[in-house]
Amino acid sequence: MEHLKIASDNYVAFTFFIGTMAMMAASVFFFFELGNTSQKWRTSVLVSGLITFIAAVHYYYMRGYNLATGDSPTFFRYVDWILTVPLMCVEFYLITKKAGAKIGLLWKLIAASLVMLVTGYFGETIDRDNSVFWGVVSGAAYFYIVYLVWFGEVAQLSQNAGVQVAKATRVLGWFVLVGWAIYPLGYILGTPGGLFGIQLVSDPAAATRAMDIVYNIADAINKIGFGLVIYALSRNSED
Ligand SMILES: *C/C=C(C)/C=C/C=C(C)/C=C/C1=C(C)CCCC1(C)C
Repeated sequence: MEHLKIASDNYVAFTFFIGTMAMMAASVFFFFELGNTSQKWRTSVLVSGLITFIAAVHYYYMRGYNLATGDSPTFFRYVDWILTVPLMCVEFYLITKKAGAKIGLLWKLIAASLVMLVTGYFGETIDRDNSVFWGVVSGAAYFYIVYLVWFGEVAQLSQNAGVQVAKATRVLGWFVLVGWAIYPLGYILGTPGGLFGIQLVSDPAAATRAMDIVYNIADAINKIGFGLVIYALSRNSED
């Protein structure tokens, strides 16, 4: 079998490699810490581990695919997101459940994230000519999630769930507002519509590479960071 080497200037393959390692390490950490996590927070920390574990498996695949073909693994990128972003919605539901969160809130968050991701996928693949249109629809669903977390039900419930949950929800809110905003930046770099017609990277191959690097960085920040906030909450909360 041929051994595929990552060239020292191949930042796409390199960030896929580092992403795989980071997601694996984070998963081992969350799973092993389950043993010293109180009953009340065990499911939340387990979900943190599931998010990074699902990403680790996808990154392992995407790393090999990208190295072997030089192409962007768009389909498996979105399979990963379709599984992990709803699990992040589950985290919001779990930590506000004690304050009375209803299952309807979870469905609202999941529905919005599915609209956000499916429309993004259309813009990146089957209808690239209208990438700006799909990006705007996806962005609207994204802002709805931001609204729920910062001002809507999630924010309101977290106020009644104790100081620590309120604090953690605020930090997770920053992840959604700033960390998740990195993804549309990657989309703007990598799709033909650019930023409402303005092309930031003109060479299509370079644009795709830029997009993958931005997505890889965003995933590491958001999946591992998000999980660590939940982990910290499980340690800080007195009850
Ligand atoms: C672990 C994966 C995460 C947290 C993925 C999040 C993805 C997004 C927030 C993607 C958002 C997009 C837009 C807001 C507009 C352009 C299309 C997307 C799908 C890149």
